[in-house]
Amino acid sequence: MPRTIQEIKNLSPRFRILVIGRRNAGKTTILRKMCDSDGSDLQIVDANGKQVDPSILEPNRQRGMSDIENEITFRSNPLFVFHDSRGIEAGAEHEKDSQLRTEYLWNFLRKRSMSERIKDQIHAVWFCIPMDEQRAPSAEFELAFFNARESPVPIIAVCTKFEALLDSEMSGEDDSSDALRGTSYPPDQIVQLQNLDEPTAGCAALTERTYAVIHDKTLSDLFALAQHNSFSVGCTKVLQAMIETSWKERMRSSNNEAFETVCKHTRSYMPTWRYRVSAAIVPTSFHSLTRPCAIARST
Ligand SMILES: Nc1nc2c(ncn2[C@@H]2O[C@H](COP(=O)(O)OP(=O)(O)OP(=O)(O)O)[C@@H](O)[C@H]2O)c(=O)[nH]1
Ligand SMILES: [Mg+2]
Repeated sequence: MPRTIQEIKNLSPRFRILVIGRRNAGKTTILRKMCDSDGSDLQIVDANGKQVDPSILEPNRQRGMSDIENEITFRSNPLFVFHDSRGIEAGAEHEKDSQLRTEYLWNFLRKRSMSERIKDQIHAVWFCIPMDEQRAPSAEFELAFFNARESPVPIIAVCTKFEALLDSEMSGEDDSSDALRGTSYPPDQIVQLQNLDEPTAGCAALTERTYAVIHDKTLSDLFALAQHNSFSVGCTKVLQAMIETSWKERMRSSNNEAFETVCKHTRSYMPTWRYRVSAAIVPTSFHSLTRPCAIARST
């Protein structure tokens, strides 16, 4: 039998992601998009659970004030918790000791992956590499990181601001992915995101690539619950859940019961879906079927 939502949350109430990337790479933008946040509901606590002033993440603040142990959350989506490498990579571009800084990231990952409780572990890493200003990936930071050692958790390389590459003279040529794949321990996935500074742009591709490399069942379910932007991940999970709960037998026994099963799983895995799909392309009957979804998000 599949675990219930509550059992999953008891094991790990939040999906924990380490986001790495140099200054201005687009890290915070991705976190906000993932959590449907305008940034006003940002909360940061330190390793002791003490509130930290969220303004430390503002672009003009000194990176040294930020700590990778700080937990970053958005009230709009409490199922995600983030750690930001900000501050650690500050010198990596300019200082000769960039290996030391890369080492610091690895130490954090290793320490967390040895945590006994699944809820304390890092569950995935998003390594953001900006494609503007012909800056990345650099041998000193990004490539050095992927040449250093094998990661204990899935790593997704996120090529941000990808439109800069498409607009450039070398349009269409993405040497960066080849460079990343040529490292000693290449990322598990590479995804390209563009125009995320625009309000309507989304990052469903990042959700889908991340989901693809989470093999642990609990974490996979938790990630699917936490994500709100991929219709395909939501649908996959609903179908999986229906198969696991003897869908065929329920179909035979009663149509009502079958619909209840669909509604239950849709509420869990696709809580915001109705806001995102144009009413014009969704039959009215399906809207009424999924109506309870609108209130499911707070559970
Ligand atoms: N053109 C473009 N701009 C982007 C994109 N993603 C983010 N930006 C912009 O890039 C700037 C930096 O984005 P942030 O998300 O603050 O970057 P960051 O990595 O968190 O930066 P620090 O916290 O200062 O290290 C902001 O002005 C964003 O609006 C993108 O896909 N395309
Ligand atoms: Mg930031």
